[in-house]
Amino acid sequence: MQTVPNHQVDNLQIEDDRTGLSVECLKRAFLDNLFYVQGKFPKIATKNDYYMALAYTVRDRLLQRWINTAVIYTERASRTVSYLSAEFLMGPHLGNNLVNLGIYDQVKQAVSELGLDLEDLLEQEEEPGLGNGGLGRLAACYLDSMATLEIPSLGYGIRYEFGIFDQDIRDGWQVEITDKWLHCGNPWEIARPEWEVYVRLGGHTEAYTDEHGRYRVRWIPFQVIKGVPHDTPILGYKTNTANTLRLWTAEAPESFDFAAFNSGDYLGAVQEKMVSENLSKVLYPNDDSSQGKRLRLAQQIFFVSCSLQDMIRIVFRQNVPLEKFHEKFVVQLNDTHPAIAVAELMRLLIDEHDMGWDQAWQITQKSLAYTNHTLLPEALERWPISLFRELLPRHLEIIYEINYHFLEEVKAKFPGDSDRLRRMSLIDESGEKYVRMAHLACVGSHSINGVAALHTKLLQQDVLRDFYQMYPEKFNNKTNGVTPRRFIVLSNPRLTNLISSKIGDNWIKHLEDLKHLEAFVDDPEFCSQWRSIKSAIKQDLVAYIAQQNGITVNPDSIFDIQAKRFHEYKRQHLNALHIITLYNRIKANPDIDITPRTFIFGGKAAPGYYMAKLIIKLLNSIGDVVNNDPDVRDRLKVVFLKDYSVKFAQRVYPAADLSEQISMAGKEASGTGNMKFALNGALTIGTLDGANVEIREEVGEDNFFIFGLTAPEVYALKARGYRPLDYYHSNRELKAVIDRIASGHFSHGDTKLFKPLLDSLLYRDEYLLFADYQAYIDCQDRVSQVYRDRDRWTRMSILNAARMGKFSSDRSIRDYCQDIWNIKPVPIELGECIQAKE
Ligand code: NTF
Repeated sequence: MQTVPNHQVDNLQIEDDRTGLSVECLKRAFLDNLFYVQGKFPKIATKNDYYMALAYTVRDRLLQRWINTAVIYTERASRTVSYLSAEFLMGPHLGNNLVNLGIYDQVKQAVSELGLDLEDLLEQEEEPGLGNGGLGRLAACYLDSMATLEIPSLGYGIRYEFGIFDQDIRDGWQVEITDKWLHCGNPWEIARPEWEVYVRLGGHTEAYTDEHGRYRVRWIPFQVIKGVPHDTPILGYKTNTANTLRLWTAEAPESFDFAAFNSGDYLGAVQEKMVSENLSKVLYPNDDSSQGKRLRLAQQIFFVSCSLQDMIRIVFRQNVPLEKFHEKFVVQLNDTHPAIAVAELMRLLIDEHDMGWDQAWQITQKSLAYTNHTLLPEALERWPISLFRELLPRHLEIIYEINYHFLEEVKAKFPGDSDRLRRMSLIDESGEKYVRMAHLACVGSHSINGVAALHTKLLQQDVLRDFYQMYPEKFNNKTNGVTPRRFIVLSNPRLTNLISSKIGDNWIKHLEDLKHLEAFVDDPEFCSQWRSIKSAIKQDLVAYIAQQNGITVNPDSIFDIQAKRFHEYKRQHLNALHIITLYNRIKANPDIDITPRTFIFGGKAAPGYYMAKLIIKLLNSIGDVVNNDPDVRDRLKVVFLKDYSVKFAQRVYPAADLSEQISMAGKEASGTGNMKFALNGALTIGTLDGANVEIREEVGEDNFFIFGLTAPEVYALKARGYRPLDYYHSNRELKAVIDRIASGHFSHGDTKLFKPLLDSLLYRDEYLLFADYQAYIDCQDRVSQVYRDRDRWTRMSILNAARMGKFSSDRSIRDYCQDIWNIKPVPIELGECIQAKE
């Protein structure tokens, strides 16, 4: 669609009710939006109406910055990062936008003068759960940091109608409920139907010769899907930059097939619409595993093709020649979910824009960069060739050709090494044939990065070893980070105020400045303030637990929290073994002196992951027994908080004393929860896995509870032949724990319920719980000892927070900009054409 120049509106002044930040102005705007957008007035307004009115009031203030940003990026044709991700786990927008606009307090006052409570309105927001866990949340933190650092960027993904399921707990089991996040409308997005694009699926290809006598391929699809972008502004912290998150919805190209309708086949006509809209219907709820489902591959090509076509549109609009695509855009692939971009960009350049193979390949490689997020073999995506041929016949041809050229390169570099060719091929031919998406991503990108130092090292030595030997220069590490805006300023205002009262508020944009807190670590006044804030926050969680779970919790106990997706490698069941160990000690000796603990769990399991769901059931069952056993005398409590989400996480991190990061070494790529806990002053008990290694380096070994086998020790033990039964027979406490579960003590006498879990531990124990058991218990005993020394614990807590500077996502993004993206900030002035009257 053409834009229409109109000089009469060039000097348009936006009314200050849409931009002003004073309390009076905010009040007026709020009532105005309640009336004119929600169509309500106070007498009949619901809480949701008030939330919506406030959201629109805030959105108006974003729009001014958003449009200014777009104008400047367009005028300057700024180099832009395209962050391609199947998941963006944004969390609630309202609070974050208030923080980033710097108007939290004004808005609080404005709504309170209207008789409303801001916290109440914030609670109303249904968060867009468009991600599973760490990978999607990382994408969201990176958008926040890119906007804050004034880096031109676009996040591209899918606007799932149903995000991650809501979790209920019934009789201790997880039950999944569909998430209707769009139910009450979404005030944060704007649909842009004028930028719709079409994506082809299925059918076949035909070769032909074009008018210049060149060999060309035409793709005749079976189906065409329309992608419609929905844009959400992403505001930086106290900057004028507002970047864009652009999510695609799938629609049928025509909402009606009139031919079918006229012939009386109404349902047939609607059929195509239904099939097309399925594409953006639901987020796959698997974390760290891939099932090779057709619809999932269709989702991947859908959002990747939409996004690349959109970038090409922008390139043309800004008068950049297509040959300079890679100068305008750098495209970061968030894991292999968007890796089909390698073949799709080639196809667009060659088939649709008449480019030759070699030039298209240069542009593709120079544009794309790949981040790997996992070491789990079952999470490495592979698609059966048959599925690929059926859905993406043209892409398969292109992949075969890329593979041909690539294997020639391998042969030239490693002559006579046929085994290497087999291992590195883009096609797995060991049995049924598959396309290996990680290999495609490695070959098609100029950069390959891991997400923590250890993870990158293990990629180089193990998972992607052949590719490291082939292209050592492509490999680099980018340790993950988290945004301090959401994960401390918004979620922990009390700690934020205390910190800022001592060191100013520069640390919010420069997290390394937290180190200035170290000067106060011996100041008794400061330490006591630090402690009383933690204790007040714990009180709040106590109230929440009482209301949600009906469990009374001792606020002076250690709040020992493990909150993350459920997976055997993350070892929530190792935590369970510790709880039962303490319980057994109490049962054997009811007067034993034990430091009181509250074990708190949160997290979802993939609906099809039986063992993870059984672990949830086990934790709830242990809770039922331990929480009600009079011998325990409230020294231990086990709480499972259902439906863990970003909103909920913000409540949980600030309340933790102890953060559980106990994955088997060599399995957790990075972890980011570990960072959020420590930033809020929790101490970590953890293995030398993922980013734990670097967190420990930063906070110092004295301030970190480390235990367990290292990654090389894990490999060595497995190579020697690991026999979990030996540990069971030789460790008295471990045996008692397992026997206690087996006896049906936590399952009303049912000895079968947990048998699958116990058998998997006794006879396989893939994640070495038994091997790490004793070290874990000893370490937990040390935790309990140290906690008794309140001054020492407080000191350690302060030092943890003070030394977390490295783990800001701002640092990660600066590293990406420097080493991979070659991109510089573009500051935004609030320009004249849409300057507001203040
Ligand atoms: C996750 N990967 C890893 O399991 C986490 O350790 C890491 O912190 C996050 O990515 C972010 O980098 C995945 O969810 C996936 F999908 F790649 F397996």
